[in-house]
Amino acid sequence: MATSGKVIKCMAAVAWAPKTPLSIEEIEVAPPKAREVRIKILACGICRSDDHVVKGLLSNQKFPVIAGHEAAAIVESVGKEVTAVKQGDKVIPLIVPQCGECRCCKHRNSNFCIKNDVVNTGLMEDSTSRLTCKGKPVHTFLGVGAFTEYTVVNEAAVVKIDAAAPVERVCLIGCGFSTGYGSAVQIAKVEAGSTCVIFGLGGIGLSTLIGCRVAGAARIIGVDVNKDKFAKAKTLGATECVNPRDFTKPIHEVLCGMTDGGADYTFECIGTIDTMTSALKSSHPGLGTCVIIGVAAGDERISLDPMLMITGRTLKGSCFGGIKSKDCVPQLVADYMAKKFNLDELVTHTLPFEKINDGFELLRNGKSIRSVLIF
Ligand code: CND
Ligand code: ZN
Ligand code: ZN
Repeated sequence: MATSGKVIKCMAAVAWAPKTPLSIEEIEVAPPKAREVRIKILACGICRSDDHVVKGLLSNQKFPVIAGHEAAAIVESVGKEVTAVKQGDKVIPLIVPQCGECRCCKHRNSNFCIKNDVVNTGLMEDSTSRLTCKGKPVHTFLGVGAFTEYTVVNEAAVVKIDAAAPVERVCLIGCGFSTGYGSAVQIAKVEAGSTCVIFGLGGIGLSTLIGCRVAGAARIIGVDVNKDKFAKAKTLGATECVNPRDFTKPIHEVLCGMTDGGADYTFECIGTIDTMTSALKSSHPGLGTCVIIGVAAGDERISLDPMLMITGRTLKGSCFGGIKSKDCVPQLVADYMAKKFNLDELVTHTLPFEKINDGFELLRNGKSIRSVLIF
């Protein structure tokens, strides 16, 4: 492409400081260095984690920053030594990379590649940024930073997908869908006939629900304080939905009462420590598994009675649904293309990139599941 090897000037949504609206600015995107890939973003969903970034809830996150991590893109150019993708490939950037060489990559049950940027340096491996705005380096989120027309990612953090895949749907496989679905089928390994409880019926919770349903759960109870989320949850397979605000007693007592002492699997898809504790308490002693998916504010800590664990509950955490990203993302795209699951129900709004702040308002007001930005 004509831009290869040159600095690209393009538009990006920059967060200059916490709790300020995103500012659409012209940025400069440097060419990729060795083992890096410059991509042109085509579509990007807005996930609650992006809202955590712009609100400054993640303690390590540095500003200015470009959030956005649920994207589909096309390769604009590649740096030296890149073999995994080439110019023109349709790709999904990976919030958890797969370098193939670290202990986690080599471990059959781990997806937490050591090259991840989950603790937010916001920089490339050489501790610099490829993105600048008004002369200042700009950080990225999760090694992606997709609220921009172009960005640069590590080769380990990008994978080729089917060129025919619709970007305005499969971008969700870059975070929300894979995170939720994988949490059910890969982390919890939900068994057929089981009872599942899902706290939070946003993009992550509904994707978890799809995973529980595919795994053959007999009962799936959705929990949300926003009853407007219940109709869609039921469409996707929830057998019951409950609103904690309809009860005076704690929600875990309500759920244990509904499930003969507790569920087989519970999933926290909200991100508050109270709901994390409730999710653990809602799992059955001796056999229940609770999976924490929601991201809490950086300074919050869970305090637990260890007896909850001694009495035989299992507490797990999920980053990107526990799936090995390079191995599984192209397969999930292929499964979507083969209609093994549907992503349409998760996308409630499609907006031009410039309307990004409207997309965040829809999320904050509980009006959207996923808004997908089109570039
Ligand atoms: P979204 O905001 O769309 O959904 C959260 C849902 O929870 C909403 O429907 C709320 O109404 C509901 N809710 C809020 N408070 C309560 C409460 N006290 N009790 C019951 N329901 C409540 O968010 P999302 O689905 O995009 O993301 C959910 C969380 O998952 C969020 O914390 C995000 O940061 C995190 C996440 C984790 C990972 C991972 O890899 N672990 C990846 N992406 C996002
Ligand atoms: Zn996300
Ligand atoms: Zn690795």
